[in-house]
Amino acid sequence: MVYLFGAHIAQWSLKNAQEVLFMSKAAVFDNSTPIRGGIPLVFPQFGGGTLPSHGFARRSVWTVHSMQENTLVLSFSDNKSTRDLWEGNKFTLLYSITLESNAITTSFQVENQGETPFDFQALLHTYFHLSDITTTKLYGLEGQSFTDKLSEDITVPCVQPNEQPLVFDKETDYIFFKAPSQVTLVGLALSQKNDKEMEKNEKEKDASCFASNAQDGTVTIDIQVNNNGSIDTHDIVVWNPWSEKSIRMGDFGDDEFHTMCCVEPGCVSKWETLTPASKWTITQTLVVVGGGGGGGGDGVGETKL
Ligand code: TA6
Repeated sequence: MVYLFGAHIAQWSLKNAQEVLFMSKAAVFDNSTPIRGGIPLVFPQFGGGTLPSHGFARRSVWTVHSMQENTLVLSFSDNKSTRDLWEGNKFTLLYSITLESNAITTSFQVENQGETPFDFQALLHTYFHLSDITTTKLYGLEGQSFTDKLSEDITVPCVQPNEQPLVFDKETDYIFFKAPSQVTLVGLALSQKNDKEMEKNEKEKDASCFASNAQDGTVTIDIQVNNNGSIDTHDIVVWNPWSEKSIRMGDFGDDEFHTMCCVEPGCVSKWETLTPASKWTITQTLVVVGGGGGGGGDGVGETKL
């Protein structure tokens, strides 16, 4: 399910399985603020700065560019508001979403439509729905360098120990730079629940029942950046707000950090420069390979707008 507001993928679930992506029960859907969950788009700036946090792409209403079979393409171009906010820069964004039976590919393209180069950052801020953060593991970043945004001195790079997958036991806000093209997240809350069972559990609010029935699923995340025709490096942000930050977030449940994490491909450790008429694209492909994912379903998925 995709909202035109922010070109926001709010839901992706495999046939007969629970949601692969996390969506906060406190998320706001009235276009007043970015939706808390799914895949927010970050452009043209990551984090704080002169623009609204994480930029204006996720706060703007996009339009449908095309919709065929299992691919939906949305678009957004500069307008007076974005030009006032962002130095008059002219651009076209295209966001394509392709569904397969157990996979989704999202591809975010920036094209410079102006006469002068501009610098930008971009990121796919993907929220995953987990069984339990404390048993979740993220493989593929072993030995990689990263910035810990919560450390005293963020200029001192950290390194993920060799042979050790990333695990979560506190607020985590890491930027892995020059990151690998594939990582694997183990711990998705995938279970084949029929509606009746879901209804029963919902009534009993029996979290343990969900947990006991959830089978930990695995998703591989393949990432590629194409910078005007050449493959370029990318970063991966890994985030979990943990307990204190969760309480401070009004559109996020105090306990929701237990069942989510973000693994976010992007280019945020530096500014990308795009010259006139050039294109820059980041693509991620999520493939669910385990758990009750009902993977290997029948044919292509259906897009619902
Ligand atoms: O991607 C990690 C991060 O930048 C965190 O620092 C945290 O701010 C998170 O994004 C959520 O940001 P948001 O603006 O969506 O509340």
